[in-house]
Amino acid sequence: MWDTLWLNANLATMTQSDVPYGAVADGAIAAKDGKIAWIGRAAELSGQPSTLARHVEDCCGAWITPGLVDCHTHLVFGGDRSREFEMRLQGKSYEEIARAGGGIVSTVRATREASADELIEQALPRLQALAVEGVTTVEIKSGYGLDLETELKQLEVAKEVGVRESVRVQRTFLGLHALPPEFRYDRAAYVQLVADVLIPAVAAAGAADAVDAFCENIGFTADEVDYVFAAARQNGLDVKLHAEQLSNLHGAALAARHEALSADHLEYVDDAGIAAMAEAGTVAVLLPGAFYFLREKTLPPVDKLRAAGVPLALATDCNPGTSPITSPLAIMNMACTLFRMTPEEALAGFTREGARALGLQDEIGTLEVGNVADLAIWDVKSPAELSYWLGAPLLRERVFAGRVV
Ligand code: DI6
Ligand code: FE
Repeated sequence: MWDTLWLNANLATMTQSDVPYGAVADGAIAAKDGKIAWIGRAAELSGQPSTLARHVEDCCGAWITPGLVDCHTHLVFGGDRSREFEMRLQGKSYEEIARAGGGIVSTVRATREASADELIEQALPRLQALAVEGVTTVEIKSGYGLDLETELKQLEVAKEVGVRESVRVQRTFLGLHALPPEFRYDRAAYVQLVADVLIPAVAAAGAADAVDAFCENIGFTADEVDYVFAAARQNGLDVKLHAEQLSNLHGAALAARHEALSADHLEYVDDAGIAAMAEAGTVAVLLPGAFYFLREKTLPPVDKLRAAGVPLALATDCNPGTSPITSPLAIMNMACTLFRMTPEEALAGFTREGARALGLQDEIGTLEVGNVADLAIWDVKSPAELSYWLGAPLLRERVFAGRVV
């Protein structure tokens, strides 16, 4: 006997098939012990619904998609940067503000000062905003502590908010995010600290699944990232990279060389970077929120990435500096309007490919028997509506591991 059976639904399974969205009309889906136990056309059910499951729910023709996966966020941080937003509107650039001691470093100050409880209080509404748009899995990066104590505090808070909100959290250690003020005159010492002390400590504490870095002129060089990625690998952690957002330091190729899960942003990636990613199976995580907020003019080469067969994921990049946004549906709209992706690609970016970007493609991101029963049930007549409306409350129900939440 199944735990729950959802009936009278249209299913966007998002499995790779010739049918758009992997769609199944007049479908049904059943969950048992948190997993998908059955999926298919309702007509193929083996008996009366009430004899098959303890709870039966009529979806009245709603669409069911996999729960959304937001595979790149910086959701846990202290304070906000609305003042810098005003400065940018007055003509200052992101780089100028960063070089003048603002930017990431100002959030580091606020995050160090905040207690874990304060960080939880600030992060929870942001996570709730993601959840009311169907998110069941989120990746959360550290990187606003830049010392062991604060990085671990951030990662602990990331775990706690996931438990409170019934969202699966994957955690990423982002030590190479910015140079902390106390190391301003000694870059090499900080890079050494990250590789030799922070990564082993984070790994030993089981506080992160992966290591990320900001490979950029205002961040860290490819050589510095290379060194830190080697340490990540030695400590059994996956790697991923902020690459080619503002300039081309050949980070995508570097990430591919380390068999990174993903390379993210990619506005300035070149053909060699794309080829390397395709070869390594590294996912491209596109972040139209940061593109939009920074009023970036250079588009990521979506056509070339697609032609090379690089999987395209999408994420909010929720952070206080360049992407203060908590709406995956708005990001899907931006991916279509700004990057000319299709609504189907946008939904795949927040489901199947988002899961792949976290290495979780065998557990979540598609509706298949055996996968975790993470579902988003939507009041829409076609899945393209998810990318079409901006600001509409489309979610009818969110299911986390078989449980309606
Ligand atoms: N790239 C980004 O878009 C964010 N971090 C990063 O490495 C920006 C983070 C911030 O400005 O606080
Ligand atoms: Fe980011």
